Amino acid sequence: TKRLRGVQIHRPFVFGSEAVPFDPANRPRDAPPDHTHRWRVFVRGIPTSTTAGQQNQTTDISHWLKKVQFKLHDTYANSVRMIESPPFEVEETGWGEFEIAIKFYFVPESGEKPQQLWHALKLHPYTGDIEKQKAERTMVKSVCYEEVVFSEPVEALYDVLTGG
Ligand code: SLL
Repeated sequence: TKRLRGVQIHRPFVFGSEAVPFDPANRPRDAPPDHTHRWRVFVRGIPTSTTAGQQNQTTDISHWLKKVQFKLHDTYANSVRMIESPPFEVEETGWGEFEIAIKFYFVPESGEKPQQLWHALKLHPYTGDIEKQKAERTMVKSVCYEEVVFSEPVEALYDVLTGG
């Protein structure tokens, strides 16, 4: 299939994690005794301009992103989690921080190879009033903005990306 010479298309996304310590008065029943936090790792579109009643709207990434594999630390059962449709995220509990390999699988018509990036899961606040944040169980977020670059895409991918 023909690639479009000289064409580059960028598509933004965000990836990252959010974590909160367990409420000592209300620990999740299913969590192992050594676990201390609930967390989520995710890949999403970027926020769209917020209009009243439409918070948390993000751009649709599923027209170019088919599925996402999250590779957790080996201490997790089934550490490789394949998420086949949005929302592309994994929710877990745990006690420690580690690097998560996030692998993007693009839509099949794109002919693009999978691409991997890394995210450092953060459970603990490292700046600000750390004791206060711990006491208030403030959510710890680590979120990055990124872009995927499709270089010389095939026509079929160009069409889905540009709505043609
Ligand atoms: C550390 N290098 O030692 C890191 C590893 C592993 C985290 C952290 C739970 C796993 C389970 C979990 O939080 N693993 O469910 O057993 O700090």
